[in-house]
Amino acid sequence: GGRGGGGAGAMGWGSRGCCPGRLDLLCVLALLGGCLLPVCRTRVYTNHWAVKIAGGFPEADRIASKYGFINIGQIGALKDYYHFYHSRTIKRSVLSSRGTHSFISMEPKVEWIQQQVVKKRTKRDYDFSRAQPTYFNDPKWPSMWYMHCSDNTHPCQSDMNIEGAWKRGYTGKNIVVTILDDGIERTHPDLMQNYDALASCDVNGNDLDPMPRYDASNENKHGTRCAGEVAAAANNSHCTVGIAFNAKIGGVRMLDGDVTDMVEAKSVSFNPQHVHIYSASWGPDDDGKTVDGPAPLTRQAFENGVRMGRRGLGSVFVWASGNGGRSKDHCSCDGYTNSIYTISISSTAESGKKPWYLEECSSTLATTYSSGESYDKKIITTDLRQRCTDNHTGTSASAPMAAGIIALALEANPFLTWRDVQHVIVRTSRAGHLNANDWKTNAAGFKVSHLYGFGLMDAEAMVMEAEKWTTVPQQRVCVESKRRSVPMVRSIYKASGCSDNPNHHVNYLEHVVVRITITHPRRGDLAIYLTSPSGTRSQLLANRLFDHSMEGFKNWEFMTIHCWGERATGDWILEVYDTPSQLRNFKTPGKNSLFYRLVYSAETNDGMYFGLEVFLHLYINIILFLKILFIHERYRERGRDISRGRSRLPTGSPMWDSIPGSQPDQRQTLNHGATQVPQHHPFSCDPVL
Ligand SMILES: [Ca+2]
Ligand SMILES: [Ca+2]
Ligand SMILES: [Ca+2]
Ligand SMILES: [Ca+2]
Repeated sequence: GGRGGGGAGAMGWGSRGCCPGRLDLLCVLALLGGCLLPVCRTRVYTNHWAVKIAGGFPEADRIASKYGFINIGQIGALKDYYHFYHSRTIKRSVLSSRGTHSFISMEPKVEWIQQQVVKKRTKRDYDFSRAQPTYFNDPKWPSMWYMHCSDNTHPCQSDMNIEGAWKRGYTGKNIVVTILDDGIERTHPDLMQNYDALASCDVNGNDLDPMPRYDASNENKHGTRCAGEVAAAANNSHCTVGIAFNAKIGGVRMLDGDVTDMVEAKSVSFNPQHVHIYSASWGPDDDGKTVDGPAPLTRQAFENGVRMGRRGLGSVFVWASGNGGRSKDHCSCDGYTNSIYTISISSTAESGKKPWYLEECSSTLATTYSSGESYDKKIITTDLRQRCTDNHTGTSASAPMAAGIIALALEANPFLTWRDVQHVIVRTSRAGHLNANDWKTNAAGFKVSHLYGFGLMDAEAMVMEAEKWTTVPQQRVCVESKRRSVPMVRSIYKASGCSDNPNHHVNYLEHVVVRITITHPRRGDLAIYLTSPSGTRSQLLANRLFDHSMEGFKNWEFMTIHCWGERATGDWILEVYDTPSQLRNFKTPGKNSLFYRLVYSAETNDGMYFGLEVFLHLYINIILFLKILFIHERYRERGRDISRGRSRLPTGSPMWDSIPGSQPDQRQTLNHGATQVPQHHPFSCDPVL
């Protein structure tokens, strides 16, 4: 694992506090609260340094990176004085920082250096109104509206707070992201610095080099554009700045050829002990009539990824929710974005308005900025042929942005499991000014929408939450069985959350999956809703104008995240509406006879699922055949207390101190049962299945 080194090296010189024993905690609490108790009234060192270096920016940058600092830029108008940041040093310490980075003072070019101390009582929150805007010399930096929209040049109503995360020291260092797409131009001047061959391969060409195929129309520009959003080099006088500009970036070339189950499986399982985050901005046709998802190999690859990837912490899959808005597509019909294993990302325009391409559905987790109307600003990033573009659009642009933000959070806490990452996103994303008429607050207090999930991602809030996060308990799956008869397409299921079975008992929900089989003469006429015991109503399926299919749904898994954090126990209401459109080729049915039956199912999956199956025969002129399977997952009970600040941990908490490399065994305890980490040749596209 190449990821371990940096973290392990950081261990030695964190703060150990000023006072022995119990006073230690007191001090930490006092520091966190921003007030200093008399007993602790000593100097408080920050992880910021002022450094005087002759020789200009490049020299300052060189020295910064040599000693593990980030050069944030010149200090105001003071020539040769730079603001250096050291992310591996605790933010507030009563001891001045020691470690290899402190040897910077012996560097000949360093004329003067001073670790900054706290001079007055301040809140730990960063005051953005007074914060200096970040300076980068990249020519596109000034127009990157979605990165620094809190400053005067680009005022905006909701900020993804990316600079806020940077200022806390997180720039994606040691985090590996790969783009599953049509290749990556690894020779691009803004990508070559962070390019990672171990995170790259070419499934289409069956070689190791993911360079895109060039043609006159620049058809294969997509992957290169996505890559720059994540990890374009900062302050290199070229093009743009990536959200995680110190992360490693690779690409898996897999879209420029026949995409098969095997191609997809190879891609999502490529080098999972090295790659932390996979970003995919593709899926089945967004034509509003397709229902398609991962086939067996890819499904297996996803499951293996979350169980064994990242040494058992789980690969993080970020997925674009789809661009089928104009075709009235519904992302629940896309089995990739609909999967519980993928983090589905939607888009919002700068204005907060719904972009024309947006697809609604209940599995979307969160949102980042992207293009909107033609007059709205678009996304600026690296482009094919070593160029720059300010014309990247759609949810294609949003998923890599989310991948970049998640990279910052993983740097803040590399111990986050794949589910922790989702929890942190749920907790920190905000409705902000995002415009939707379906915002609702679920029973756990989270605002959620079918357009935007839990809202706009907030990088600074994510790194702060990640820093103090305690891993969620093992996932539990509960499926319940009931037998009753209900006279209409509105049916109620009583769920206990498997309270009588300790191995499956679900207290709080994460994802809820409903597996449905329907035979129907026109699939696009169906709409499906699920209401939780707490009263949160998710739309699992909306009518689709262009979906004339007579194939119905066969064991299709609809998923909602809208009940996140709610109790599982109680009455679940499932509603299936059939609204015959004029496109349907038969007469409106008359009075119907109805037969409805709920049957216990012995269907199992790894012995974990007990089945609730509902067979609904609805004889009108149509036959509706339904099979439903609820899957709940357990929610971390302690989480909410922590978020209220009752047990906040300082950055130098034991969790932070036990970062990768130091205690490899502990990692194994975090996963759910995987003890074997597969040996995988780093230079192979072959899947680990
Ligand atoms: Ca190649
Ligand atoms: Ca750049
Ligand atoms: Ca779609
Ligand atoms: Ca998903």
